Amino acid sequence: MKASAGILVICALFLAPAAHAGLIIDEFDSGAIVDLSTRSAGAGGPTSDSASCAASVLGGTRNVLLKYDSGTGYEKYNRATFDPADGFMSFSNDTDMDGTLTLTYSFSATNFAAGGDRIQIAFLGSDLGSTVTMTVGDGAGVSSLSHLSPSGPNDLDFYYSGFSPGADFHALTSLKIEIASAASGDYDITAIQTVPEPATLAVLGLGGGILGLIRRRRIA
Ligand SMILES: [Ca+2]
Ligand SMILES: [Ca+2]
Repeated sequence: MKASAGILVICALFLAPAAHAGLIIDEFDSGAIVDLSTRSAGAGGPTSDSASCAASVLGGTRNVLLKYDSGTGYEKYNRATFDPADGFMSFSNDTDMDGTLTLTYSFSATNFAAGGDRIQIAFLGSDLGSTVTMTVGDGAGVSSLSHLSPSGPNDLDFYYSGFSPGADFHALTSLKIEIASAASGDYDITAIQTVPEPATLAVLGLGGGILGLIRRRRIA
């Protein structure tokens, strides 16, 4: 029993990094501090704010566009903050303000080989949830996929098989992520990355094999 538990712990240790060992698209751990905000037209402020800076993406640049979708009253804001010291992107909508944040990654020199079977957005927290649309280009056209991100911490998976009409994920030329959140919505994202599901399954299979071997030895 103790040996089995030990093997399970060992498997868990292997599994933990394997599940997130994909290609990092953005960890929000590098680049300049970017602080964007928009306010409703009623307050006479800007309707959009944008910035561009180096990101922890392979040879790439992060372009950020923040727009308010609807808002009433004065001095109502939405705000997005990228601070490498925190290692995550923070977003906040004031009451009555709907906001959409668009992250666009461009791949310089070579096309981006995504690998794995999905791109995952890691939400550290979210109070009201959001609608997330991912759009990829492969030179031949663009494909997109939308998901509702629930409230609370969650890893939102965009499986390549779900994109319509479909794309060559081994040779992407562009990647765009649009996050639309409801009035008063707040969320934090820690990372955008690919997930190598086949490697994770291989580790699981290895763990099962070791357990089976121990059981067989005991029976003998
Ligand atoms: Ca991070
Ligand atoms: Ca809120």
